[in-house]
Amino acid sequence: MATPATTITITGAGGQIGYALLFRIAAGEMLGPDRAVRLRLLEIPQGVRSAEGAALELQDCAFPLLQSVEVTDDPLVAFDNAGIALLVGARPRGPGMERADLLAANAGIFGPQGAAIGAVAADDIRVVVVGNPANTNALIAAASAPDVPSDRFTALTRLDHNRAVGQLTDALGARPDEISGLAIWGNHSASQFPDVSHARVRGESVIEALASRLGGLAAAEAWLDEAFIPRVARRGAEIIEVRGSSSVASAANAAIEHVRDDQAGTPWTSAAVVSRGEYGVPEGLVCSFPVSSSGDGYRVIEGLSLDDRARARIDASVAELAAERDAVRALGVL
Ligand code: NAX
Repeated sequence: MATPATTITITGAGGQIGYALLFRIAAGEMLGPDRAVRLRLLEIPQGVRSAEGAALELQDCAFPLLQSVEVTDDPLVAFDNAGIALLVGARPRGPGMERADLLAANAGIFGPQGAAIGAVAADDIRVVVVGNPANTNALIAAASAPDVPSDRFTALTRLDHNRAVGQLTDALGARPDEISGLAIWGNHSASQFPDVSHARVRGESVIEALASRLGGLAAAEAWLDEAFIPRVARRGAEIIEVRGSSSVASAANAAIEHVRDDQAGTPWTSAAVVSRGEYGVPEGLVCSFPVSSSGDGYRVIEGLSLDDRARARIDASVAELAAERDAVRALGVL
């Protein structure tokens, strides 16, 4: 008997990333060619027409795996029996908006959506938050669904991970699939730490490979500190500057890979998950770590050594996450 269709809810489906996501999901690129899907597109009233337009185009693709598409502005309808939720829609920072205003505006979105997930989603719901500030939005959503195990809530740092791989392929003359063991730690923000200390290229340590290409260990470390880390951490701003608009297709691609690897399993990638205190990250923060999955959710890869420089960078990004959590608490949200 065929597996029953999986209900997938996409919020902000009428926006740019939504448009880049829907067709790939419906084509089977996220869950595989043997899993039928039902799509639920959640928008605010102003975004409903755009989502309805995407739904018309989905129909025109006649995807064999796509069983239904429903557009709604009601979270209780959107998340009803959902097995997977991609929370993409968020409130962007407007002119003159302080960080506290941004957090408050997003708490007003991710709190109710988390509550709706807790009330009506399938028992095995898995959630990935894409909308920024993604880590803290995931924290708010998880806190608003106390009956859903918090390890079901994750935030996207796979785009940062893929960006870091992309930079290394250039520097090392390697293909993406020849690089492994890279990690993004901390917040999906400029404070993140893209870490190559455990990374390997064609079986060799990435740091040693960089040292032999760049003329020594000191040159490799200087390149990592002055070129690689800032470029990965600020890549979103670079894309806006060059393209005149934020990352869309690469973000959608990363979200698809995040869900695919969570479900199909992977020995190593990066994702923001609820900390259980791993590597001294305060319990409850949604922090990016190196993770693996056996097909039943991401788990932090433990036992990696961290030198003082790595520790300091991780601590700085984790301090930013703790400050975001405290700001949200001060609003009375958590
Ligand atoms: P768009 O502005 O094109 O689309 C956002 C959509 O969300 C709009 O259609 C809007 O109507 C809808 N929306 C707003 N509030 C909603 C709500 N309460 N319920 C349902 N829908 C709602 O933005 P887009 O380029 O698609 O980016 C979406 C989010 O992704 C932004 O927050 C952006 O900052 C974030 N990103 C996150 C990345 C990551 O790696 N975690 C990278 C890419 C991107 O910057």
